[in-house]
Amino acid sequence: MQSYDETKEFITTCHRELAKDPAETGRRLAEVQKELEQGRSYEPTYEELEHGARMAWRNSNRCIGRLFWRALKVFDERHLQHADDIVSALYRHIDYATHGGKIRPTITVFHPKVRIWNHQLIRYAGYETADGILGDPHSLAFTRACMRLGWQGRGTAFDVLPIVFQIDGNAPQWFAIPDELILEVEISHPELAEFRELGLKWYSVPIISDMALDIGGVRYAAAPFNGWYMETEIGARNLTDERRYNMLPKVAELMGLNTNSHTTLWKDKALVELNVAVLHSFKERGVTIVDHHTAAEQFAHFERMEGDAGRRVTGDWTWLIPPLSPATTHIFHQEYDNQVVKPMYVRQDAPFD
Ligand code: HEM
Ligand code: NRG
Repeated sequence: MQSYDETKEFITTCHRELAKDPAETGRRLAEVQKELEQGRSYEPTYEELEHGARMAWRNSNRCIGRLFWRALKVFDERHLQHADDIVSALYRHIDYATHGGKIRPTITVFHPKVRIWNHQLIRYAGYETADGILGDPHSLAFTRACMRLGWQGRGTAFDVLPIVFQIDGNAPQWFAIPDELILEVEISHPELAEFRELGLKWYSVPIISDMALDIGGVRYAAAPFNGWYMETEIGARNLTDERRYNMLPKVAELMGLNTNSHTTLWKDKALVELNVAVLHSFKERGVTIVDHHTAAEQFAHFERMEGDAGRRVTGDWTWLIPPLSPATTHIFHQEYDNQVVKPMYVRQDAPFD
């Protein structure tokens, strides 16, 4: 049986934050306790789910974007049983969240027995070829899983993977995402015209789909959520890591930098211009993105607001500092308590190998 204590604590806090009449909360607790005693599991109301998903964002220790936690849009799709309805809800999530570039933080919650295999709903494939890896090395295992299921990519460095999910442990099914739902941004630089020739692009909306939403003791394994990108995620990691797209040598070459010695700081120079290009390209295309300095200021605002509300801000310093010029942000110079607070988003083991 699910622990009543955990459920009770969530409902109590949630209702208090929503300024509910204590008599109503008392009735709700009695009702839920009875359900648990009868061996059924706690089923949040829409209001509890909505506020719980927002609290879980607020409690995301690794997230610098938490200032906007109250603005999360919550789609409740827990009643869906059939694959085609689930696919439609996923397409609707992508479309609603993308919003022509004016990105809206969104989560869609499915029945606890639904499990999405993708790390993010939109992600590029990675292939092992005779001449090395093509595409995103981060996607190698999932791409293999998709191909075993019968999916085939076009074989470019930026093939969007299909959506794969399973219901109640049954065989997984895959669905290609219609092109018109996917907004991508080609990367160009405001001064360096040669940048375009690298042929780089990235998708607009990061929709994490492999974390579970843990709320009052229930665990929703499929609850894809998104905000918008901070430029360093793309410019300082996805396109830069040696184990990802590894673009610094090519950027340095087009900038004419001397790459023979570390002391020229060619990597740092190339890194900054790649991040400038990402910000410039998203802005020019009208797609929401935040730079790491603004994001850090917004996070400072979040810390003050939480203090005012009488809550302690927990955080994972190693993830909160941006990977570009971390010491220029206040986060670098502070300590954070990485204590786990629920409701929360939790990582889960991949369902494929
Ligand atoms: C992590 C920014 C919205 C939950 C992160 C990271 C960044 C970030 C930069 C670190 C990612 C990394 O290093 O790979 C933002 C921005 C948002 C936003 C700019 C804009 C609104 C959200 C939303 C949620 C959320 C809407 C949930 C409802 C999380 C979680 C992590 C995270 C759970 C940790 C992921 C993991 O463990 O892999 N966020 N975020 N964020 N964010 Fe946010
Ligand atoms: N670094 C990953 C995305 C992780 C989550 N980041 C966000 N989340 N911005 C990447 O694809 O680069 N969000 O919900 O907005």
